[in-house]
Amino acid sequence: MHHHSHPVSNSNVHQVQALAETPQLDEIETYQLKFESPMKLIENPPDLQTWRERLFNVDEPIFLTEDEFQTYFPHVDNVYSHRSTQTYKLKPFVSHYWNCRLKGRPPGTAKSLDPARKKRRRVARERDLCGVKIKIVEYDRGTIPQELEQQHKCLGHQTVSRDMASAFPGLVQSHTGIWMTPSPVYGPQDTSVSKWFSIQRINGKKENGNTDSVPGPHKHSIEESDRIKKNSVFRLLVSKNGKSRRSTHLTPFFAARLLGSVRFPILLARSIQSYCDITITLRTLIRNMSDANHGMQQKKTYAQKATGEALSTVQSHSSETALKLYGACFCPFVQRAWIALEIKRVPYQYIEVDPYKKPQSLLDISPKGLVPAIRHGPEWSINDSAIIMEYLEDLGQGTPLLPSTPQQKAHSRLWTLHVHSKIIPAFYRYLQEQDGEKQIQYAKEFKETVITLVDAADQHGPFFLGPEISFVDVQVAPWVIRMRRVLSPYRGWPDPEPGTRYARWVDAIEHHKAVQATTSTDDLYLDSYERYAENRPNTSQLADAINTGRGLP
Ligand SMILES: N[C@@H](CCC(=O)N[C@@H](CS)C(=O)NCC(=O)O)C(=O)O
Repeated sequence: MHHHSHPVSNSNVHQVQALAETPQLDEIETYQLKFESPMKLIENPPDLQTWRERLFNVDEPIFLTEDEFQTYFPHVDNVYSHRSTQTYKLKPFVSHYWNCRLKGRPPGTAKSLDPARKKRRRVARERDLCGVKIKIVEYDRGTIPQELEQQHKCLGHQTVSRDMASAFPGLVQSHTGIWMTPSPVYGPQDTSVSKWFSIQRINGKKENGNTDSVPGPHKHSIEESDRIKKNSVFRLLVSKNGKSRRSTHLTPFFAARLLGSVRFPILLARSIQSYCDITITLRTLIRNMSDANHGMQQKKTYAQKATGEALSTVQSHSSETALKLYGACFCPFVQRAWIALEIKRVPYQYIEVDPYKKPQSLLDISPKGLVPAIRHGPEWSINDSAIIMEYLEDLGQGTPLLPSTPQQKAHSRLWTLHVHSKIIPAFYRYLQEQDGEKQIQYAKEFKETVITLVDAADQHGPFFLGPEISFVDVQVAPWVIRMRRVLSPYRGWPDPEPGTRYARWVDAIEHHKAVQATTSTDDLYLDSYERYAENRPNTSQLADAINTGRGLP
């Protein structure tokens, strides 16, 4: 794994105390005050994902050193909310009880301020209560949990390492009596040694004392918890990056309310617009947080050979024909022309070229060395995807993609212009933007351009003009399929809300045979677009045009 920092290094350790001085963070719970050890807020400690999952699942009791607890618990504190802390006169530890935050609103707590909503909202939330409760035991410094001590004795009183918990995986099997006695090795006065923490799930256990409590893990994923509330380290990142108060404060609140009704689409109807914006905001923030993990990875570059279904199509169109498509497997402009050729079922030859190396064969037919370009017959050639699509239409072979009347044609051309001048520039602005706050803004702008198109589409669809795919769909299809394959992993772009007209349109495009026949496997797009997502210099003429605010090449 790629480590930016080690938990024991102090370079990017931020004590919670410093946090409290940041005005943006008044919303952060004061849970840290409940622990005697100050929490560390380390952005990217080693094996973060594994630790988060472990601390989320708590399938078996977990023993942590103080350092581990301080480092990793702030990364999952959003999952739980503090219920109570118990201290004992005679026992050298403190017990902290936390409930899963998705437990729902306990009876008697403050309700929504909106009287029109509270009744329905309560119904929605109560169906899906998550009953997970955990107990965190914080042992006094210099003492050791009994279970660890037993292991230690078995090993003949050898010095216990800070990583004892991981050194003795057998420990975590037992569910009994993990309270401790003062260690014979570490006297209670010895403050140089690590303090221990144990975490266990107690719902459904006797000691929970709650008869209605059932055992078992969370009823939801960790992602769902992350959507409802962000953890403290994440919040620190947000405040450090100077994100606005609005986006960090309001969204978790609204998202929690709205997500409560995700399974009840009727309730949601009014809020689709704001739900979408909130999802974008949260997903962008969460996405950017895990971006830290990518820093050390090897840089990926564009693919030079199609994969998956697109590769089969390339192979079945490799023999010489009069009509030749010069393309690049990752290129959405190429895919437009390619989809059109597949729908029309006209004979063509696909020739893969590298538009960044620009072989003479490409420059001969495309002066700027852009793909796609076509040759038709020994003499004639043209480039530009939109012009190629018009040309294929004018050939009058195979299925037409433009409708038949002049008025319908004009309508299709108007929305083709929208794809070209609005959707595509917004797509790249969003993908290339590095600033988190601007990404949220550009995500919303991109969404608006797409929704405008969907609003102009035939009411029933599923395609733009009705049951069959047509010109406008083909013009935009390559970017539609790159929403899930590129915008989602790099920018947290949300999947369509199921059941919406927009979702049905995306689905119809994703499942169209000609789209699928020209689409490579997901990894090809993920790798090929890393350059755009990182906005690397010299990525392409298109990327430069976006960065400098010029029109598309
Ligand atoms: N307006 C052109 C744009 C095509 C385009 O930008 N293609 C990219 C690949 S996706 C390219 O050839 N880039 C080469 C370069 O930037 O030098 C079209 O619609 O065909």
